[in-house]
Amino acid sequence: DRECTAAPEARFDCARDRTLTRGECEERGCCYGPLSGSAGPPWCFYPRSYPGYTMGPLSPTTRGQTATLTRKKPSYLPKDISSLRLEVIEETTGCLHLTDASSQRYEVHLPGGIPESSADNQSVFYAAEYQSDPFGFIVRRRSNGRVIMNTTVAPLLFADQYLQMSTSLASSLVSGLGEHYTSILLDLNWTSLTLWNRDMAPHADANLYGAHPFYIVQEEDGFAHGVFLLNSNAIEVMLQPTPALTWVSTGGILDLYVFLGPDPQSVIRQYLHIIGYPMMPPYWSLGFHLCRWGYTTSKTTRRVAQSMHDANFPLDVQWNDLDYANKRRVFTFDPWRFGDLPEIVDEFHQRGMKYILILDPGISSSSLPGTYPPFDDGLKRDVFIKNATGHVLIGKVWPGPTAFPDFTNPETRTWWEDCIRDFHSKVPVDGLWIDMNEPASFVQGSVEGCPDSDLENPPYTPRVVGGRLNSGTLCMSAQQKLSSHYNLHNLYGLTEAYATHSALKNIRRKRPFVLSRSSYPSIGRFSGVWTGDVRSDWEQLRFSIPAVLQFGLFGVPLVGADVCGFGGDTTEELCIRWMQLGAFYPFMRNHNDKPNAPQEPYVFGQKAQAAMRTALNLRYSLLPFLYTLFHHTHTSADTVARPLFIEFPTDPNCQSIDKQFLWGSLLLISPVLEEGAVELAAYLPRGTWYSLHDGQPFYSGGQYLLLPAPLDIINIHVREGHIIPQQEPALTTTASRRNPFFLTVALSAGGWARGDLFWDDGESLDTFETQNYCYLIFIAGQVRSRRGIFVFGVPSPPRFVLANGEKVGDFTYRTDTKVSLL
Ligand code: MIG
Repeated sequence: DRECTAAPEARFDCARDRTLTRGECEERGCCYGPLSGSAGPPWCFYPRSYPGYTMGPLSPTTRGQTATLTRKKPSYLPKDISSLRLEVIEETTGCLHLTDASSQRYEVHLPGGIPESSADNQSVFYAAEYQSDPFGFIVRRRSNGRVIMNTTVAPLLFADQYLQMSTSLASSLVSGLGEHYTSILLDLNWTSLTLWNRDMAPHADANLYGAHPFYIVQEEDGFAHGVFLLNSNAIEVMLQPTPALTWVSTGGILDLYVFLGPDPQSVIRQYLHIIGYPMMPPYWSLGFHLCRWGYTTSKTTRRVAQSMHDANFPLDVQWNDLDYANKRRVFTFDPWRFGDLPEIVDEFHQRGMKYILILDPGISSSSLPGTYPPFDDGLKRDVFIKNATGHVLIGKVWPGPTAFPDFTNPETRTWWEDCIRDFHSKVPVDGLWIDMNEPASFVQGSVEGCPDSDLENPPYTPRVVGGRLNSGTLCMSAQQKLSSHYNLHNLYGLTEAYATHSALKNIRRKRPFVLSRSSYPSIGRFSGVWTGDVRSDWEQLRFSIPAVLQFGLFGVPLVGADVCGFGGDTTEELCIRWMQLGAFYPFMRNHNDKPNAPQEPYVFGQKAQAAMRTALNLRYSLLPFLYTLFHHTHTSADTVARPLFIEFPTDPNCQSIDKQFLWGSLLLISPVLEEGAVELAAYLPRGTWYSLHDGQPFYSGGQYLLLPAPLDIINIHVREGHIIPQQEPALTTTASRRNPFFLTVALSAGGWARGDLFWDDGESLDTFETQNYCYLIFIAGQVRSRRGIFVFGVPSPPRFVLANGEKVGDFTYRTDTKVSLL
């Protein structure tokens, strides 16, 4: 009948919770239409009209409007909720809050409170309309009437453990919804994406370490909008080609934020206004980091750093993995293999280097009582997650049986700080690497398994690796201070990052550095993130770019993949290309797994070493610029590693580019991502771009250019009209920060350029907030530096050059590249 005529690609699944026979489907009042093949459109789908909630009258509140939604007949889901309270907040961001009208449900509380920053007033951008029966809403962009969301396309479902809302999408250009192994644009061909934090080496179709229920849509004509579902339960998002999207969450409430941009960068800023702007990282953390699992003694660790130094490779931070710990127990160090760890760290410090080690959350529970204070004190202070019967839940991680700190408990955070303070008094680490914080466990749920309950076996389990929510982690019925682990699982890494950040801040009184594997919105305020256990192969090299760019969209600008790959043996060529690309990850760390061939830069042949040295020196020379970009992300929520579509939203060629990216708005990075390649097709948006290496200009009409890409260089282009603050590289940032500055000036066709530099001591807390910094703006033609200025794009030999009104006697000009050196 005409109720069931939806085209296959426009069907919305009426049987997402389980597979239904025709009879069962029709019993639900849905349409049944078998198709060939098992993937793709659903067979059981909602008819054109399907009973749902009815909306009562809207009444004004202080912040917006409210209404009650009721349904007479319960849905097909267990524990259906018949009466909902809708609250709409319209002042700044469009926010729609839908919860049970009669009883309190779990809601996400982001840690630390979000500091007030001035929001764009978005109410001018959108208009909302409501359909009252069945309830649905439509959000339109006011300026052009475009539909941004339309939830009337399928029924709203709201049961205790199953919340579902569908919407049409304004275009097929959707990014976000991490953490997954994907291109920057998501595949809308019946893709299901699960957001459930999991210790899982990146591969397609898997839920990975972090959960970011946020997407951004490019609207084809340069406009963009974003949507954030503030919900920490297991979420599955179904994308279909109409285009449309369905959110399913296993709990919590529907707390939905809409960001109207109208440009992509404003969407990100509006999102970060809700979840918090990123922290300012210490300057040294932008240097090169070296790590591996398998630096088995302090001697080895010292030798590695020494070899780096001897071979003239910049290295700011030496790391140790679990090897340092005594029986793999955190807050201890192996007395035999790492007995002189405190001295080694002092040595590093004397050389102007830093030191970081790994800290897993699992606390060994099987040491003799009285021999391992972190566990004994933790028990006393009641800081661990409990199982359903109220006993400390024991899982299994590297040290064997372990208890898991509950970081939602303030007492746990104090205990954690005490543990870190005590350890730091012996081993003065400069930052902490928090791994395994999904949290990961080697047994399902706990060593005793999990009780049979609705939390362990919800009516619907999103598609997760392992098939169950407690696969590779704790029992869902485990109890934390704020709620069940079922509700809080996706927040574990975030709450640990928050606790670790504040502990380091209190202990060191300097800007904290934390690197986390698991993530959730707002983690960028406290921590950087790395993309986990990537394999040493070309495909993973290539996908590291969208991975890094997506974290930028999620408000985590300090991000990188393990350079040269973590799993498997790298090759020399791959490692060269990875070092070149990695030199442009905002966070650059070479890290390797235990059994693999070594991949420290100095282990390779001389030619490879030279290429890697060039890449590292290039990065170091650009650190003042990179640091300034971090200042802008910290204060204005700009992106650091930026997808081209954010900078060039009206250029359709940029919509899907994720083999190249930008630093800020002006440095275009075009790495080689293929084995054996000696040239590269790079897209240059319209305008003049100068090769950073030799100043050679390219006048692009918005086109792909074939560029030479020999093994010893990475193609970097500077956008016309910009000035880059730089500094001579050195083996550490401690040394490079004392080197002369210089500027690279890329003139626009009109002969102008501008740039800026944020500069402070690189490590004090809140330098911007306390006005303890310098901020310089450069305008081409009015600058002078001690060392030299490269001016790209000078059309003909200058007759004379003025600096601050005085003639500069000493300048050169090259007619081939049109570069002038002052
Ligand atoms: O189960 O600490 O992603 O970077 O080297 C493996 C050992 C535990 C996983 C991390 C990886 C780290 C490794 N860890």
